[in-house]
Amino acid sequence: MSHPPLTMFGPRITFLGVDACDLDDPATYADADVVILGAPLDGGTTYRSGARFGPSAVRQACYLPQDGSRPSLALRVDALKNLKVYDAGDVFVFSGDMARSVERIEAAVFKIASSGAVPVVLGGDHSIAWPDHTGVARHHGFGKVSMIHFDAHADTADIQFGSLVAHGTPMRRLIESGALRGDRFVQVGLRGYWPDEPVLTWMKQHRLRSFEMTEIVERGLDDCLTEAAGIALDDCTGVFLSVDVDVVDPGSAPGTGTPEPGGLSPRQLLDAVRRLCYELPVVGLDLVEVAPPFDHADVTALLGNRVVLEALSAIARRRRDQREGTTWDPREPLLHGRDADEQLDHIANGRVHGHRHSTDHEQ
Ligand SMILES: [Mn+2]
Repeated sequence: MSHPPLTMFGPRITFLGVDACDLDDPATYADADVVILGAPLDGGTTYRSGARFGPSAVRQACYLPQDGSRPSLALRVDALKNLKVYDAGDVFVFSGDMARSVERIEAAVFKIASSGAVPVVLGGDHSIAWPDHTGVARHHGFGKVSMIHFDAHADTADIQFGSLVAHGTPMRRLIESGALRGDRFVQVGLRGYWPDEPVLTWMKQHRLRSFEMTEIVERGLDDCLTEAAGIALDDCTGVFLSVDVDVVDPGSAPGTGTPEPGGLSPRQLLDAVRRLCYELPVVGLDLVEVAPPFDHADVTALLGNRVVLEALSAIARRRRDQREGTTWDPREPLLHGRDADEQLDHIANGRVHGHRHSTDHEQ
C-alpha cells in the first residue's frame, strides 16, 4: 500500500512504523505472522471513558524512530523485522452502538486469524475481548483457545446498565457462547471490591481459576504463572492473552478508566507477558483500557507499547528457537555471545589485523 490505513483519531500512523495492510485486500497481508488492529471503542466503560484514544497513543508511544525495527536487548530478536508484522489500522466503530461495533471487530479479527496470522488488538475498553477471542476461536475452534487474562477486575458480570455488552461482561459472554471454556480461563491480578458474591458463585460454577493479588503476593507471580500455563495448555491448541493495563498499579499506569490500587509492577507484567508468549502457543492478544485523557507523561501508553513489543519479541524468539532447536537463556549476560566476542577472540589470537585504529579511538 502506498499510504498507511485509516485510523479513527489522530494521524495516519502504524504501530512503530510497520507496514500497513488492508483487511479488504487479503493479498496485502497474505504473508503476515502478526496483524495489529485498533479497536477504538469505549462505549462499554462504566466509570470514565477515553480508551477510544488508546490505539493511536499505543502505536506511537516510543522515543525511538518509527522505523519498523525494534531489536530486543534481552531476547536478541527484532520482532518487527524477524516476523512479518502489519498494521491494519482501526476498525471503524461507534461507541454509542456497542452491538454493531463488536460485530465489526469480530469480523476483522476473524479475517486476520483465518489468514494464519496472530491478531494483536489495541483497545478500546475491555468489551472488545468478547469479539477478539470469538474471532480467533471461530478459526481455531470453539473451546480450543484458552485464555490468560491480566486484570484488576474479573469482567464476568452478566449485565451492566441493562446491557449485555459492556467492559465488565466480556468474559461471561465468551464462556456462555462456548467460545471459551470456563475451566480453561485463568485470571491474574484481581483485587479490590468487585464483583459481588452472585458473580463469584457463577465463576465458581464455571470452574474459573482466578488469582487474586493476595495469593500472587504470597506465592510469587512466577509460581502462579506456572499453574496458569498448565491450565491454558490442557486440551487446547492455542492461548489468547488478554491484557487490561489496569492490572498494573495505577501509580505506574494512571491512564485508565477504572484504576484499582495495589497492582502488579510494570516489570512484573512485562516479564509475565514475555514468559507466556515464549512458552505458550499464543494465537491472539489484546491490550485494553489505555485511556490517554487520564494519562500523565504518557506512562501508560508507553507501558502499553512495551507490552505489545514484549509479546511480539517473545513470539519471534519462540519461533526462532523452534526452527533452530535452540533455547533462550534469561540468565545470559547482555554482551555474552555477541559478534563482538568473536571479533575480540580473533584479535586476541592475532588472526585479525588492521583494528589498531578503532581500538585506539575507544580508549
Ligand atoms: Mn478488564
